[in-house]
Amino acid sequence: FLKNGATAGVTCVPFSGGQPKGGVDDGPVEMVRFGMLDQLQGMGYAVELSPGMDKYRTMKPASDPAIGVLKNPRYVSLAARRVAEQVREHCAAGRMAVTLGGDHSIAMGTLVGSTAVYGDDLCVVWVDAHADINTPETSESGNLHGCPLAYILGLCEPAAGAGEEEDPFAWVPAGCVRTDRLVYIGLRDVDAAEKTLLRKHGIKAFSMHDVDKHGIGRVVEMALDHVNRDRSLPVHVSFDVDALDPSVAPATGTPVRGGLTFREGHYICEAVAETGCLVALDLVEVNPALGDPESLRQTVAVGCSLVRCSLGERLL
Ligand code: 4U7
Ligand code: MN
Ligand code: MN
Ligand code: MN
Repeated sequence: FLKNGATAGVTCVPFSGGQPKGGVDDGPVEMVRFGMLDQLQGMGYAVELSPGMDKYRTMKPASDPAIGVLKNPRYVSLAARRVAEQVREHCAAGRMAVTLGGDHSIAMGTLVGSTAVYGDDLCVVWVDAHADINTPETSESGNLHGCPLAYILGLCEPAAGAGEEEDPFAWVPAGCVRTDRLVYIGLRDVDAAEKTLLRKHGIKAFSMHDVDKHGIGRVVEMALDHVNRDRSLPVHVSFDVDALDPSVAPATGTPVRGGLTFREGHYICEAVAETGCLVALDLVEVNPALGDPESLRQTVAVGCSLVRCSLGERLL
């Protein structure tokens, strides 16, 4: 699928509007400062960086009152819409689209961008402690980083006759990802209403219980078999660092104990890389403001390392 797979199209998204904690907007810059782009070049990739990353900060609307429970809805919508365009451009040019977040609400943009090019063939591997599938009706927190998949899969009731003002997400093509082309790995903190949605739509999920039971090797194989049995379809991995255990990635806004080990996280990336099907990768929820300098260094380092493995870095 990659006409030009030797180029990484990197989009840095310094955005925190999908959740209440400041600092996650500094995730991309810290990963770049740690050497992310040089590391990709060192692996032989040409790096094409999306322009104007500061715009994600300055595009914040002066006034953005909640719509129902949803917080910062216009800002999240504007940012995600811009991400969608930048990711779409990278995919259309045949580049490997790498998006550095920022909170996970930006995945609404990355998935609209990748599916605009690859259509509903696109398979999504969502690596996370959380299911991020709350609708405006089920979300208790109102934080949009817990909602991107509900919009993408088309599970949100469109407000009847709503335009942009009542529904800032009307631009998201509902159902651009098929429910049978999504698979989760790492879940362990899923809201009751989210469990109902997963069951209702028959969405495949491998929780930490499954990782314990089968081992990560078998889990990744079963996950890929579910969405992409022939390993012939393009794959988008959306990796929330909170999928990792907080001992491995402490600097993140919603840590949950009992997560993936350092190796389990890397194994997922390596195994997807081996299929040759990866077309897009999100690495999100690194928050350098949380914890001591060592927690920050460790989390930024693991973020960079997951990106390198996803893009084919070999141990041997
Ligand atoms: B993340 C939560 F209630 N489900 O909706 C919510 F537990 O992108 C958490 O995975 C969402 O970090 C976490 O607020 C979003 C909560
Ligand atoms: Mn999460
Ligand atoms: Mn998430
Ligand atoms: Mn989180």
